[in-house]
Amino acid sequence: MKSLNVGMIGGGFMAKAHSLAISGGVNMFFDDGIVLNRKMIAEVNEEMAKDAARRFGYEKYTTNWRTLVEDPDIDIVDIVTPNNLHMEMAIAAANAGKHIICEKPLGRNSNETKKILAAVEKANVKNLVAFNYRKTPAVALAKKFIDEGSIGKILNFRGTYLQDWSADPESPLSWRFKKDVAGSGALGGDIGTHVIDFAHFLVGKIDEVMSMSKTWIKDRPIQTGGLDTLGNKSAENTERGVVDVDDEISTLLRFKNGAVGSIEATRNAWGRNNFLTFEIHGEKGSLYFNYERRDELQVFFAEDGDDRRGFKTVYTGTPHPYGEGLWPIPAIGIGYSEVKIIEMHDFLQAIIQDKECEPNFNEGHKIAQVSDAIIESSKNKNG
Ligand code: NAI
Ligand code: SOE
Repeated sequence: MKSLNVGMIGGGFMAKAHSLAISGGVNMFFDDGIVLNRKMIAEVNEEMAKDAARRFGYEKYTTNWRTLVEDPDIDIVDIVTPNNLHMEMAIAAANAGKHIICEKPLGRNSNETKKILAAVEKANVKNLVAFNYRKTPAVALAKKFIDEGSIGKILNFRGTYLQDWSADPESPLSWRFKKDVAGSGALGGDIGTHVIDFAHFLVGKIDEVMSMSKTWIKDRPIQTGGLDTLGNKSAENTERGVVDVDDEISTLLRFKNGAVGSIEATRNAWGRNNFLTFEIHGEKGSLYFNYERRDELQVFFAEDGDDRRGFKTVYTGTPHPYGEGLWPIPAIGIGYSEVKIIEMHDFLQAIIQDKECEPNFNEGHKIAQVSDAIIESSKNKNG
């Protein structure tokens, strides 16, 4: 049994999600033949570092991420810090010869992602960017149907990512609203990148965009340090700071293969939580997915007889992608943790089989290029 030591950088929301997979979830579901040791966690806030090490089960902690990256015992560096830190950390980890998982977006823009990509290519280390939603079995099933030709040539992709945690003007000014930390707002710096990943994964390369953005709430109560509270308010927050990123972005798309489509992303859509969807129309059928109903893929095949045409629901289970490792009964329900476990499983498989990770930093860079183009296209159209 091979054994690899993991170093986690960051101790917040994503540290918990990644640590759950590393702590054994991946072995329980997939048994890849690799034991992952939670060796060290680096978190800039000492109290949080100590707490994260205890709760997430790391042998030791540091407040200096360079100590972790330079430790010869560490085999895998897992980067789960805000976006502005990804470049420096990923390049240092690559230079130290570590395999790397980095949260999305890979960098704040494609200038950064280009440098990160060059570093991992030079170091020849495994690299995965955490666009985890494509690992949802129903999304992988959609990809299988498309590749098999079940819906024919793709005509249209319509993707959305709608949330409401920042719809309230009193929702705090976390790092996600600061351009110097996040890079950009709802689209490029955050949720829209997941939809670009769906578009690239399922349809192909995006070639042209025409976009508009809007900043609805121009200032918010300043959040003082700590994790992004994702909308949870604190009574003490009275001083306000400027929001310098978009709240909402919409874009039309043209794909290299001729398909067309659109993406909408906002964190100000009251009533929507993790409303990450795609609908794809092909010459022979259609597919629809909504992450809030992640065990389901809606399918329509035009070849079905006239008297039985209509969308039907496939509940993912053992016959479907990743089904061999997951729960034996369709619709018993997978959650966010299982999606992260699948992501870790794919990463370990790339190490074992010495193959490219999917999606790798090259794909993370291409997504950043599309984000940049969307932001450029929406300039002077942020009304
Ligand atoms: P968070 O705010 O919950 O946690 C970030 C942590 O990084 C904080 O504990 C902070 O103190 C720590 N940190 C800041 N500077 C540091 C430094 N120099 N050294 C060590 N630690 C440092 O943020 P969250 O939600 O965990 O986001 C982290 C990354 O994950 C972001 O890039 C975000 O876009 C991505 N993300 C991805 C998700 C997905 O579904 N793939 C979901 C949520 C976040
Ligand atoms: C907040 O919008 C957030 O945590 C994003 O940063 C993640 O990428 C998304 O998957 C969940 O919501």
